[in-house]
Parts: sequence; structure tokens; C-alpha cells
Amino acid sequence: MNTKTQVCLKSLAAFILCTSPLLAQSPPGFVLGERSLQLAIPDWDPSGVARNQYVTGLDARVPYDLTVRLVIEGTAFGAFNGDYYAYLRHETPDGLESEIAVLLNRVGRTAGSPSGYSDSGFEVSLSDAASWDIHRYQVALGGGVDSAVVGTWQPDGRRVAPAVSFDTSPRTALLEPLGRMDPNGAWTLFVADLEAGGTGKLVEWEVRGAPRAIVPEPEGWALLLLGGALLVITRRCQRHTR
Ligand SMILES: [Ca+2]
Repeated sequence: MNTKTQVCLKSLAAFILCTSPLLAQSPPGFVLGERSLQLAIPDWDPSGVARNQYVTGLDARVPYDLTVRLVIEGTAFGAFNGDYYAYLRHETPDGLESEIAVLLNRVGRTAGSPSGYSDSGFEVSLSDAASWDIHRYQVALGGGVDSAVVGTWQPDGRRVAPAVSFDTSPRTALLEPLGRMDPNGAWTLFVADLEAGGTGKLVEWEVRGAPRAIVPEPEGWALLLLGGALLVITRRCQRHTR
């Protein structure tokens, strides 16, 4: 290894050491929810079940991309997926701001099929970034499923009364607005079974927030400048080592 190569390697090592504190400044994400629940969802009962968790200590300025994990298992003769209405609600600590994301709103319901899908249960993740609307999952899958529907789907998002929720209803209640709020405060999952026959239980719910990629603030521009400096050092090294 010649002297110039050694100088280049030392420069690169010094650069990495100097910038590593800046690169480590990404804020952490958060996870909340409950696992291993065996909570019966009362059949044909709009009062449903609600689970609450209260969050403190997170940076109020950071926007998050949210993913919701939802597991509903059939009981007795199995669940009927088209029976369910579920939402996630978030309220800030001062109680002045709240938003709802509609997770399920009678999946499969259309004007010609008002009962919705008859599959039994959900083992799904819900994310605005997914490819398909969970309300129409059988269209994506080419038919029904043998047991619970799995995979990652867009939330239903239809903020309309469940009695008039159809595939054509507007989807105005996705997860993105909740991710823009101060993440501290109350998070509530609500699930109800709105038709007789077909029963299930809530087994798991989880809300996962990943810091959203944003336009660089001044600190971000500093990183870009450092990236440029790294490029210059690398090119000089390449020239010297040829
Ligand atoms: Ca039912």
C-alpha cells in the first residue's frame, strides 16, 4: 500500500468518524398495542370492544408512517368478515385534536353483495402504502380464502355508516392524518360485529410508527454537504490509487 493510498484511507476513516453522530440522529419509532388477547367480539352488537393505550415521551414534531396489525380469529362456527367494523382513533394529550382511521367497514360489501365477504378472520397489516384496499381483498386474491385473510392491505378508509358502506364509498379516513399528529396521547382500537351469525375474537392489535422521510431541515442540508465532501474524497482517492 503506497503513502497516497494510506492518506486516502485515513481521510475516509476520519470522515466517517466525524459524521457518524449526525447519521445516528434519526428519531426512534414507536410500537403500541396488545398481543395474546382472547377478547370475544359480541355478535350483532354495535357497542363492540374498545382497547386503549396512552403514550407519553415521544417527540411531538416527528411525523410517522403508521402500520396497524390486526388479528381477529373466528370462534364457534367461524367469523364472517363482512360483519366487522373497526377503527383506530388517536387523541392528543390536550384533547384538542383527534382523528379516526377506518380499518374495516364491512369488507366485501357492494350494492350487489350487501353481506360482504364470508371468510373467517383477519391476520393482516394495514398500511396506506400497500397496493390493495382491504375492502376488496377477494378481487386482489381472485376469490375467497380457506381461513383468515393474511398480508398487508390499505385500510378500508370508508368513513360512512356501516349500513351504507360499499366498495364505491369515498375513502377519506386512512392512516396518514393520524401519523401527522403529536403521537403522544390516547390510542384506541374499536371493533364491532354488526350482523347476526358468525363470531370472532380480538387476538392482537398493534400500531407501529416509523419516522417519515421528510424534506431535509438545516441539519439535513449539512448532511448533504458532508455527502458531497465524501464524494470528493472518494474521487481523489480513486485518482491517486490508479
Ligand atoms: Ca356476526
